[in-house]
Amino acid sequence: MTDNSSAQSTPAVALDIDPFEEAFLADPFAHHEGIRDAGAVVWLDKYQVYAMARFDEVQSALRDHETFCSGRGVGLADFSKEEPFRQPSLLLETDPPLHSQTRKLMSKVVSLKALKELRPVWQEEAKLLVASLVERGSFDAATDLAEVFPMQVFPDTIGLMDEGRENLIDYATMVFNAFGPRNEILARSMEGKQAAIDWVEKACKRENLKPGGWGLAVYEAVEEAGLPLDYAPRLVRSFLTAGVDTTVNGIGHLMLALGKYPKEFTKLRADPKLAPRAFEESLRWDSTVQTFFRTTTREVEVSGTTIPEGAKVLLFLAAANRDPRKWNDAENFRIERPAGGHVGFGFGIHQCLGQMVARLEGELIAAEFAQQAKSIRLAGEPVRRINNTLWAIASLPVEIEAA
Ligand code: HEM
Ligand code: OVM
Repeated sequence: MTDNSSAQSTPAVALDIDPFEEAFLADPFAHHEGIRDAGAVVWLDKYQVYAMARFDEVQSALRDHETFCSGRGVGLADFSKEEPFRQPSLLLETDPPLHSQTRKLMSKVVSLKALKELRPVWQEEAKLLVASLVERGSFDAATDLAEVFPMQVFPDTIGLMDEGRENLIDYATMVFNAFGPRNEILARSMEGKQAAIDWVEKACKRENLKPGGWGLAVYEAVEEAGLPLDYAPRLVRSFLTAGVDTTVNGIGHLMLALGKYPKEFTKLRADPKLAPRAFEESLRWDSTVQTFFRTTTREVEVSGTTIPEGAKVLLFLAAANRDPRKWNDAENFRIERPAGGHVGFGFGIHQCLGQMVARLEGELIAAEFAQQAKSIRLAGEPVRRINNTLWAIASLPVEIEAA
C-alpha cells in the first residue's frame, strides 16, 4: 500500500525493480516496457519514489515546473532533507524566479550569433578529424571520435585553461552518477577523483579563463545583470558539467545508430541534408541522459493516481522517447522520422541550454561521414560505461569504407 488513497484515485502500482543496479543500467531499454505498461505512475519500493516512463506523463511533468520542481534536486536526494553532492547548479537545480534570471543571462552567451561564428570553425575540425579516421579505415568510434571531437571544440569555446582538460569527463561522470543513489557505481567513479573536482573549481575562476570565450562572457553578463559575482563561476561550472560527456555520448550513439542501420546511412549519404535529423533521431532512439528526478511541491493527480507533496518522481526520458503510445516503430532508428518532439533534451523551462551546441556537433559529424564514407560497419560489440544517469559507451569498434 502506498500513501495515496484518496477517493477515486488509483494507487500507483508498486514495482520492486532497481533502475540503478548494474543489470538495469547495462540494458535499460529492455526494462522500460515493463515500467511503461505497469501504469502511468508507478512506485519504486526500493527508493520510495514515484516514477513515470510514458511520453505524455513525462512531458506533462516537465511542463508543470511549479508542481514538479527542480530546486530540491533533480537526482534522488531531496535537498530539503539531504546535503547536496555539490553546491547546487544555478540553472539545473533551481526554480523561478532565480532560474528565469540565470537562464536569460546564459541564453545571451549561448546565442544564435555565437553559434553562427562557431559553425565554420567546427566544420573544418570535423572535416579533418573524419578524414583522418576514414583514412585509417578501422577505429574506435567512442575513444577515437566521440571523446575527441567535443574535447577539440568545446573547451576552446569556453576559453578553458589548457592544462588538465582531461578532468572534464571524470568530473561529469561523477556528477551524473550523483543524480542516482549513493551506490557502488557512484563510489567507484569518485575513487581518487578529488583532483578533478578541484580542477573544475579552479578552471571556473575568472583569472583562469581565456579572453574571448563563453566563460568570461558569463562573468560579464553576471556583472551587467547586477547579480552576485559569485554566481559567475557556478554558471561557468554548468557548461563544464553538462557540455562534454553529454555530446560525447550523443555522438557515440549517433555512430552506433548509423552502424546498426546501414539502410538509414545509405539514405543519409544520398541526402546529407538529413544530418540534423540523423542526430536528432539518434537522441530519441538512444537517449544519452536517461533520467532526471523532480520533487512535488503539492499533492497532484497524474492520470488518476495521486502523488503526495514532497515526493521524489523519477522521469524516464529515454523510455518516453521509445513509448509506442507516442511513436510508430519506436524501437527503431529511422532517419526520415520528423525530427524533434522527443524529450532527450528535456522539455519546458529547463530544456537543455546547450541543445544548439550539441546539435551543431552532431550534425557536423553526421554530415562529414555522409560525405566521406561509403559504409559504416560495426566491427564488434559496443562496450558500455555504466553510469547512474548517462547511457554511455566506452568502446565502439567500427570499419569504414571511404567514399
Ligand atoms: C539541461 C540533455 C548537451 C548544458 C539539459 C536537460 C537535458 C539535457 C535532458 C534537462 C534537465 C532537466 O530538465 O532537469 C543534454 C543532451 C546533450 C546536452 C542529451 C547532448 C547530446 C549540452 C551542452 C551544454 C548543455 C553541450 C552546454 C553548452 C545544459 C544546461 C542545462 C541542460 C546548462 C540546464 C538548463 C536549465 O536548467 O535551465 N540537458 N544536454 N547541455 N543542459 Fe544539456
Ligand atoms: C549544471 C548541469 C549539470 C549536469 C547536467 C546538466 C544535463 C546541467 O551544472 O547546470 O544538464
